[in-house]
Amino acid sequence: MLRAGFVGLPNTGKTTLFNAVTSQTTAVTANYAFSTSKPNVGVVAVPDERLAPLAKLVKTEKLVSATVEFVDIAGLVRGSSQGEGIGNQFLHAIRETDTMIHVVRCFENESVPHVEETLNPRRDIETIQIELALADLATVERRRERVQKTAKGGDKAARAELAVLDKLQPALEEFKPARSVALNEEEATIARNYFLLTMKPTIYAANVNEAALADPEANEHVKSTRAVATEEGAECVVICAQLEADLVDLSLAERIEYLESLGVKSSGVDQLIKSAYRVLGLMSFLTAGEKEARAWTIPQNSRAQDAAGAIHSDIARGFIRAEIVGYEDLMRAGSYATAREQGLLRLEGKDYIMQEGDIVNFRFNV
Ligand SMILES: Nc1nc2c(ncn2[C@@H]2O[C@H](COP(=O)(O)OP(=O)(O)O)[C@@H](O)[C@H]2O)c(=O)[nH]1
Ligand SMILES: [Mg+2]
Repeated sequence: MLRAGFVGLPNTGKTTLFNAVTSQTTAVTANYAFSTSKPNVGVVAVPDERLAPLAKLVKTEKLVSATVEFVDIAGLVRGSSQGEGIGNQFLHAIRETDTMIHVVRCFENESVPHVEETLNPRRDIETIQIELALADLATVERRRERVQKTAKGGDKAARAELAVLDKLQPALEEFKPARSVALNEEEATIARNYFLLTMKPTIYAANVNEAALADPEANEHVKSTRAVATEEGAECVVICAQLEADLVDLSLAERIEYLESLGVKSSGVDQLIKSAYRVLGLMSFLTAGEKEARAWTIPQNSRAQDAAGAIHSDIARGFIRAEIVGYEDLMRAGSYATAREQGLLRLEGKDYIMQEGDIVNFRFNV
């Protein structure tokens, strides 16, 4: 399951956002296992507007959304990597995520102190980036001490590793993220073993006041956050953590009305999830039957057999064929029977490349 962690300075809205997203019941009633939740880990349904119509068509009451895990990562302040604040407990939490959502304070609020007293997104982002880079630098230096000797002795693997460390270290010394270093495939494989924090793809979340939501691009703090994101080739999503928190107690209809009154189309959380999917190269496929209509998450360009494995390893192992119909085709046909009559159902083999919105019935034999 995709796991995204909120990072950022204190008082930027991470916990507000975390509480809001983990208690929002999304448009689709989802059935998901909360059992794995820890206090700072929450499971959230991925919004998918196709599930409800699909469930209706196949006459099932049960909808199961794909899920994402959000983690509220506390404790990053200036000096964290050297043990300031609550020390470097954050390291472990970030290592376990697939992507970081860097929450940047773009809201004025007299009653909520800013750690540096004034709002300055670019400086705030840099503060966090420096701590992450310093933590990675320590990792890289430790590794160098270990391989240097073996490399001198002519060991091939150690020399290859040293070459990678030679590329990473200068970047980190300039507080540049490891992900900005150009590495070939072989080098990237070596670098992955270090589990560097700054290797994680990052999405910036500009946290604004409600008033700024109608025209966020006019907000100077959003502008500077977006500028940093653009320089890095990263995505930037505008959210209002306070608004997300207010939405929790509303029904779906009330929520839509409230968002419209603020001139907003969709909640920031939905946009964050979609952004994480894009950044991590993920997509969804669907299954539908009497039992349930369900969305599954797979990497883009997955083969049909690997998609089967997302459901169960037995289905991948005993894969025979995938019976596939596109979502739009099935909806237009109105039923499976009609879709079949019209020749819209295709039989695909194990190497078929999955397409967004494929509705699949795997035939397998174990
Ligand atoms: N006005 C405003 N206040 C916010 C917003 N998000 C968070 N806050 C307030 O900022 C304070 C710190 O928020 P919190 O979520 O605890 O920040 P964290 O330290 O990053 O986890 C709380 O008092 C929140 O109510 C927002 O979007 N607008
Ligand atoms: Mg917090």
